[in-house]
Amino acid sequence: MNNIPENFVWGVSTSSYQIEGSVETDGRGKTIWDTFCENPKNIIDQSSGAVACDHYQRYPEDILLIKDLGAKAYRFSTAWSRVQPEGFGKVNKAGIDFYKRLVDSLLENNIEPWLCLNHWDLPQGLENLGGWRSRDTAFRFAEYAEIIGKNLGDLVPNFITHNEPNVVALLGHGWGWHAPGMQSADAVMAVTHHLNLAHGLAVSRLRNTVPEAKLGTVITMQPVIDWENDPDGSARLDALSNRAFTDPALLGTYPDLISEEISDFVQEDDLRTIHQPLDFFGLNHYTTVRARSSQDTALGVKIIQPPLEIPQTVKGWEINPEMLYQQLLELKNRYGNLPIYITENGCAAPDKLDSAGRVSDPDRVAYFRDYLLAASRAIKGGVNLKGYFAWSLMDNFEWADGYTQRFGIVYVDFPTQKRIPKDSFYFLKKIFQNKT
Ligand code: IFM
Repeated sequence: MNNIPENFVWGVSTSSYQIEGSVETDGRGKTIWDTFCENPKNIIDQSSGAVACDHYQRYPEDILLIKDLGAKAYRFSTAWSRVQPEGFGKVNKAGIDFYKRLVDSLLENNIEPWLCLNHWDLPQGLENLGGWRSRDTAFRFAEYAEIIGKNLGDLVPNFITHNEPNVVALLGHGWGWHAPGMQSADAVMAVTHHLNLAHGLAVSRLRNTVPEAKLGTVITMQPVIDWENDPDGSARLDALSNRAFTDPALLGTYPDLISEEISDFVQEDDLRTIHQPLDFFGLNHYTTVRARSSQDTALGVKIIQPPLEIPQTVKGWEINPEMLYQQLLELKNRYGNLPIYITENGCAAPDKLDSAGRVSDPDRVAYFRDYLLAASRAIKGGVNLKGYFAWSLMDNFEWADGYTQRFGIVYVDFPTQKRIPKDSFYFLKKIFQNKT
């Protein structure tokens, strides 16, 4: 791989609800995803994260896999409801102790922890009080950030506030595919602003609590292609999904297209609170999307599937590495040359364990190769790209798709919980260990 600088951070990513399981262990409180999975209509295979990869019990084995891969870094999320079962008030020592054990074990294996505070599993206790639709939740999030900072800040060098808050807003509150399953444009605006506010408040708390730590946020950005000559639909989706979180965090403004709609929720000085200096920006990137204006949805716009002749993954996501290159250059040009880490990139594939006990995943290997080549071209083009985290370490609970979509570089045989590295694991291992 050309152009990759010496100290480039190679890593893998996961998230709490998708892998941990043990949802009733050691005082963990219920989350909106536990509740959402109780309705059989919400998850394609009627499953849940109740067991998932049983990582809560098996984390030592999983850390050895990360070590064997040669990854320097591991991005994981803490489950807020393990730390504060209700999302406010009482702190649960057993939950914090779990993350201490995890982080200690990473450090013993020379793997740098990247801790994300919010990967979607909001405590149900807070949802009962209005969830992210309530401004108060932003202040509760800052308290939680401080608790994590105080307890883990001496061990963790990198903190991320949110993972993909745009997905929480749009899929959770606009289209209703994710927890808490709402379909309301008003809710999307409230949630967008309160997640942004929570980010800003948490950054300033963490700056005081862990002054040495590097702080950032993670947004998923999928460029919108105007495929149907519907520039209004494309611009709206772009504003809601790609700009409504990056612009406030990195420029201190909302995109013009939504500034009036969101203004009901924005109080004086909020944008100043949100626009905090950051040490890095985390980009999650998988695909490119096509929008269609539609009055059937609360948001007035929906995402449409790419036509069949377009290369796409089994999940129906277009494969278009050129758009990663374009996205990285656009970030550089629009937001200044802030250090960028690709905090997620990867694909679902129809993986099968063969009779020899091997999992061959040539589509995923090709995907990683082509996206990494695009990233390396962007570095050559002057983008300040400092690292790359593959999604995901292992197959896991893929939200509304349950266990029907596998994104891991390690195959998980869920009935036995056996982990089997796929060919893509060995492909990345060579790159991570600088052997290609
Ligand atoms: O599994 C998810 C992850 O939780 C957030 N980013 C996209 C991944 C694949 O859908």
